[in-house]
Amino acid sequence: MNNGGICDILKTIYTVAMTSSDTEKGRTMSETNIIRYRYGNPIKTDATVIDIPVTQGDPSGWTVSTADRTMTRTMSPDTIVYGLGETVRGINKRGWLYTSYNADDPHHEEGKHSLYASQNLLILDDIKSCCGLFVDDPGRVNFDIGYTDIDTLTISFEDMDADIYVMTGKTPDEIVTAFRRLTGSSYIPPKWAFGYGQSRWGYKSDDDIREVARRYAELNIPIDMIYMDIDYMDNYKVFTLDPERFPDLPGFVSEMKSQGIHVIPNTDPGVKIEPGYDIYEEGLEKGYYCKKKDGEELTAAVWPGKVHFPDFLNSEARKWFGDKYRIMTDADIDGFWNDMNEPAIFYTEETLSRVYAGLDELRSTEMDIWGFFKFKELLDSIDNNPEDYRRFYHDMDGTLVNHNRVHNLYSFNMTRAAGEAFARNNPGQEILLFSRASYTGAHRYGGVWTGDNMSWWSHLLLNIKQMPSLNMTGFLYSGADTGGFGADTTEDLMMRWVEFSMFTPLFRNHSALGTREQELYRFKRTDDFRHLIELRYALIPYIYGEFVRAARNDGMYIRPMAFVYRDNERFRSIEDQLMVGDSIMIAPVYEQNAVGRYVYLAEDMRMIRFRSFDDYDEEVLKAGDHYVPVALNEVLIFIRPGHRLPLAKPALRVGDIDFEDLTYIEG
Ligand code: MIG
Repeated sequence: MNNGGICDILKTIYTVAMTSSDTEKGRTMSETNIIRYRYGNPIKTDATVIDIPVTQGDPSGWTVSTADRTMTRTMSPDTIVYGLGETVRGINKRGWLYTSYNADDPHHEEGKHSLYASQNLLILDDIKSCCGLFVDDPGRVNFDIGYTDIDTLTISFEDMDADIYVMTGKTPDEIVTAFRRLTGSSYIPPKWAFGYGQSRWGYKSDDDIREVARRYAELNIPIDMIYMDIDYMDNYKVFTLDPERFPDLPGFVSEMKSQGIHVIPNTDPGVKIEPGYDIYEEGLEKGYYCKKKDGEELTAAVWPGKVHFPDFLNSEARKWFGDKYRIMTDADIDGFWNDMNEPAIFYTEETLSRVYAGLDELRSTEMDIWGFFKFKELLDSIDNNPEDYRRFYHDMDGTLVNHNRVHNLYSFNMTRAAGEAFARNNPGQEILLFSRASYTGAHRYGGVWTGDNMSWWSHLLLNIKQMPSLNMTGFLYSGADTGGFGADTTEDLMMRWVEFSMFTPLFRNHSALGTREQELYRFKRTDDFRHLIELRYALIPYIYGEFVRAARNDGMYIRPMAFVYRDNERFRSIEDQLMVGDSIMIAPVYEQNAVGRYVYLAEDMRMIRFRSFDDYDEEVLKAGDHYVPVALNEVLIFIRPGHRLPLAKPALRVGDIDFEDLTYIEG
């Protein structure tokens, strides 16, 4: 055991005064301690919103070696390590090596170390006390959480230029709130963004989108959003539209709005190099693109072909790109998803030359087994190559910085470009915004989706485990591609996934080009799907209310059970039951052909087995273990004693839900 807790406050403490707005819950958060340490010469990331003076020395309990660029501490066997936001594996991050380096990698497998997002927050929960650690370093950072040595936590840096913030508190909730006070409150999207959304990479024209709306209407399935993926653009040029496939954007947007549907376009950062394309020329003339050492613009290839990357880390370039969203908002578009902003690189000429040279060399000799592996390795090294990320620079308002050092800031500043522009150009208007890649700070401007998952049962479980971690790091408006993006989904997977996603703030069905079509009307049991989506809409007053409360109180909307039942041993290792808001627990089914599941309760709870908003049975279950049958079309909600669940009458659009006309199920 650690004597007396993980982070004894031995040093001079900077106390951030806090008053709890959450008096209703009686959370005793009167003050939180945040201490800042500094190593090297950190980049100003703008991840934080309050300025805390630097404390000399090293964080208590940690051994810091600037020569090795590491910080290390031991973990007692019962310490849980939470955090890191959207990444692989469980809610408890112990037992693996995680790397913060945003990556466009559609293989979200257990053996990976990074996904699209980097949130360098750890929460060490030692029951009696908790300690949070935020590593503000936007370059590559490794978190070895009991991987090399099962009892040791080691953070290692590529360049040890980092601000380290240590937060102490009695509970993980207190650390989460302190972290949010440090980094700013979470983005709140418009209410309609809590509706259901349909997307697919492959909708090519306004008619394709009309057809989706029509088929949902035909089945009376509620829907508020239909997404436009990259095919709407003219040759993938950002902020353009294909004139034949989308001849009249404002007309189309208003036609869809008259049906109560928002169309949400995809936005990519790379600007196509094409003389005559005004955005390209403007950016070039003003010098707003990322440059190589020799001062020439970096050229990379992504969907549009050869592009330059806007330098979002430069405030003028950020403003310039942000203002371009007006092209869309002037057409009354009020929602965006920012994609490819790790930034993803398919190839550069430099990398291609290296690969060709390697291939030529191989061609000149007779292929043997080792040559064959070399050959494959060369081909695999083309996209998202680390050398390409070292090739270019940012002009951070006068300071030239190599991209690799600030890699994880790129998407943050693309999201910020949009968010700041909306505040400037569309004051008072609520605009939906979410991104694929992220870093701490972006949560103030938008949400995230978890990228290119697969239509796999294991990815439904991964989604369940990612949600509380994302919430800890402030990304409250988040969700996964429901039904799975890559690979072919099945009707039962879609149904089980809908039964989980109906609780996530971002609820979007999205899939990849070439995979099985998975709009809900493609399946057989459309009545069941309608009932489930109606149940989501009936729950929106609860979901939206709890979300906004979490955002305003710098708390969480989806929490691990152990955050709530602090003195319960069992919940310290249960990761497939979650608290949604303060009043309900969910226990999703995530295994194919399962007809039920085990559920553990720490107190007596009322279990509602919903088939639809007005067709359910209920039963009070005693504290303890239960096997609960859950048919394919059923959803379980457990209400905490003393709490109640409001239900609205569902409507086809969020805007038509009567938030006043509620019925309540008592816990
Ligand atoms: O290289 O726009 O994650 O949601 O459908 C793929 C096409 C680019 C990746 C996104 C995905 C989107 C796809 N995009």
